[in-house]
Amino acid sequence: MRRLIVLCAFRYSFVHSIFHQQGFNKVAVLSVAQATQLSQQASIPLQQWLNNGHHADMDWLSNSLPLRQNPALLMPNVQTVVVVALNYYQPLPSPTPVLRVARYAWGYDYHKVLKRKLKAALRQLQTQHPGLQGRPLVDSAPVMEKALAVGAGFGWQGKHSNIISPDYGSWLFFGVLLLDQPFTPDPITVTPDYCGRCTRCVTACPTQAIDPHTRSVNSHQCLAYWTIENTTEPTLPQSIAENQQGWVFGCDICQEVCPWNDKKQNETQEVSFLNTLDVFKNTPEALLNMNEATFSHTFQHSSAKRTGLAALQRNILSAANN
Ligand code: B12
Ligand code: SF4
Ligand code: SF4
Repeated sequence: MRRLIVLCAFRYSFVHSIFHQQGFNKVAVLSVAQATQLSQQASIPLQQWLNNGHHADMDWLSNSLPLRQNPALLMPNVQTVVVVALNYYQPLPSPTPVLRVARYAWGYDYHKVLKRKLKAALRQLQTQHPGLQGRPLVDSAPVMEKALAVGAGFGWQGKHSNIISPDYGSWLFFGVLLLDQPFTPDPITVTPDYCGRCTRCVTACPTQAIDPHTRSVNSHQCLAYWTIENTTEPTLPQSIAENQQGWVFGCDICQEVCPWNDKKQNETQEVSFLNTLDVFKNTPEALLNMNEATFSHTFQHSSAKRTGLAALQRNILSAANN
């Protein structure tokens, strides 16, 4: 019995240590049963949000609901769901850039960065567990990343709907690695809700997108939706444009006003997130005059590439005119 406990404890810390070695700030190992339970609980408010049409034209969210409820459908014989978080905080550079771009997009595309790290962790696990198969996911498949992160004990869901950890604030990306072998799971942990009576994010949101009661965001009213996800409308709606406050890609207002992001933050140790990509250091004029070929080349490592040149130019023009 004693030997079994020692072995379990070793396995527990060994799996966690592999992910920490890749630079992840938080790691939790969940069984597929735990992950399914968390996903099914979260699918009830998600269904309500979809019924209200708060996903705007992001039909991929409604089309994938059955998969979101059941991580077991995403890979044959999945037994373990590893949830990870990576801090991306860095202070605003001085002088403040002309174009207002959300922090998450200052460096290399986080989807690629997290996936590369998850793949490296998988390769390391495979050296100890022959035959182990895994699937890394970073927004690339329908997974309830926020619900899993809450169940993993990483933090609580703030009124602005992002997950806040007491030590990193909300400047965290989440990713998931599905594994087809069982590993000793961590217990599901609940972080207390430290929002209290605060409503700073709700008041600061210039477009009243946040519903503090359901802790959700109506995408139709969110600058992040309009400037990142919506690529079809030739102009931004008037109610959005007149409240754009200079944001041309994403929006950090609700996170910047949050007291949990207000204190001295741990800066990211991930160099590829640092503001070295320079894509948004182009002047607005240069971006407005850029052609597709130059855009593809300049933005090849940026998460803004998916939004495309036309939508980015629309956002810049709209910000300049409002
Ligand atoms: C679609 C999407 C968006 C949409 C919709 C955002 C939204 N809040 O729903 C848009 C384009 C607007 C968006 C914007 C942003 N996004 Co986004 N987005 C996603 C995505 C792909 C799905 C989110 C989702 O399912 N939304 C549907 C709603 C209903 O789900 P939810 O907010 O989780 O809702 C839950 C709560 O409502 C909860 N609930 C219901 N009632 C109650 C009551 C209480 C008391 C509680 C506690 C909870 C609760 O249950 C619901 C189901 O889980 C996730 C990645 C993923 N796969 O999860 C990234 C993700 C949420 N986005 C992320 C980021 C970084 C952003 C931006 C900050 C980017 C930016 N700076 O511009 C903004 C933030 C805007 C905001 N305030 O939310 C990160 C958030 C990290 C974090 N710390 O939480 C994620 C997790 C991506 C990642 N892999 O790291 N995003
Ligand atoms: S990202 Fe901006 S527009 Fe969207 S909810 Fe937060 S403050 Fe409001
Ligand atoms: S600003 Fe206040 S209400 Fe909003 S998420 Fe942060 S602590 Fe919670």
